[in-house]
Amino acid sequence: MGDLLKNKNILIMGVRNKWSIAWGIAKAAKEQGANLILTYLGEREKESLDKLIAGMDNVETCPCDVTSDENLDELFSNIKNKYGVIHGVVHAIAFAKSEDLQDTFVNTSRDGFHTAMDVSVYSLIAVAKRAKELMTEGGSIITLTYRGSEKVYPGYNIMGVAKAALEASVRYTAHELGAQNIRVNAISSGPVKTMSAKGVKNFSDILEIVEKKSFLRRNVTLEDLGGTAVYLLSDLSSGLTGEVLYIDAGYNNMGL
Ligand code: IMJ
Repeated sequence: MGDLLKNKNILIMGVRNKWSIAWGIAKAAKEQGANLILTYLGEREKESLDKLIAGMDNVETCPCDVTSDENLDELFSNIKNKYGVIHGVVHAIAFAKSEDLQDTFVNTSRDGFHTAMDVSVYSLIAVAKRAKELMTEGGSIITLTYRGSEKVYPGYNIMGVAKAALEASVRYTAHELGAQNIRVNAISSGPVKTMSAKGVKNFSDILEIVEKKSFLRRNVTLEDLGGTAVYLLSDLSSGLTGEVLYIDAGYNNMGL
C-alpha cells in the first residue's frame, strides 16, 4: 500500500470482470489510496462488479452507457453532487460489431463504422468535456489503445481506424485541456486475454509470438498496466501529456 493517489477521486469506465485491463488499473489505483467510481453498462455487469469490489472501502459503481449524452450528464451530475471534484478518469471502452472484426475491411458497413467510432472514440471526447468541469484541481485522463492503429493486424479492421482516431483525439484533447493542468495520455497495451480478445481468431498464437519475440520474452500483465496507469494518474507524470505509451514488453520496437 502506497499513497500516490491518496485523496484522489478516480472514475474508471470499462471494468467488466476480473480479467479486464480496467480492473487491473482499479486494483493498482486502490492500492495507492484512491477513491474509485466504476461504471458498468448493463445489470449483468453490475452483479459481477459488485462481487469484485466486495469488502473494498471507498469504491462505488454507477451505470453508464457512453452512447447516451443524457446518461453521461447524469453520471457526472451525480459525481459532482457526491464528490465535487475528480482527479482522474480511466477510459477503457471500445466496441465494434463482431461482423466488422471478421469480414474483410472493405465490407465495413456505414452503420458498423459509426458504431465503432461512437463507442470507441467519441466517448473519450464526450467524457473529457464533462470531466474537465470537475477537474478543478488539475487532472489526468487516460485511455487504452492498440498498435493496430499504426500497423495492420489482420481482422482488427475498423478498430484500427478507431484507435488511430482515438490517439489523435488524445493529442487534441491534451492540447486544449493543458491550459487547465489536465493531462491526457494513452496506454498502447500488448495483447491481453480479456473479453475484448474473446472470439479473436488465433489469439493464442498472437500471445505466443509476443512471448517469443518481445524484448522481455513475455506478455504484459494487468500489474504492468496497473503500474503504468498509477504513474499516469499520479503527480509522478506531471510533465507528460498528449502521449501514447507502449506497454508491450518492447514488442513494438522489434523489426522482425
Ligand atoms: C481484436 C480483433 C482482431 C485482432 C485483435 C483484437 N488483436 C487484439 C485484439 C490482435 C490484441 C483486442 N483489442 C486490442 C481490441 O481493441 C478489441 C476490441 C474489440 C473486441 C470485440 C470483440 C467482441 C465484439 N466487439 C468487439 N469490439 C472491439 O463483438
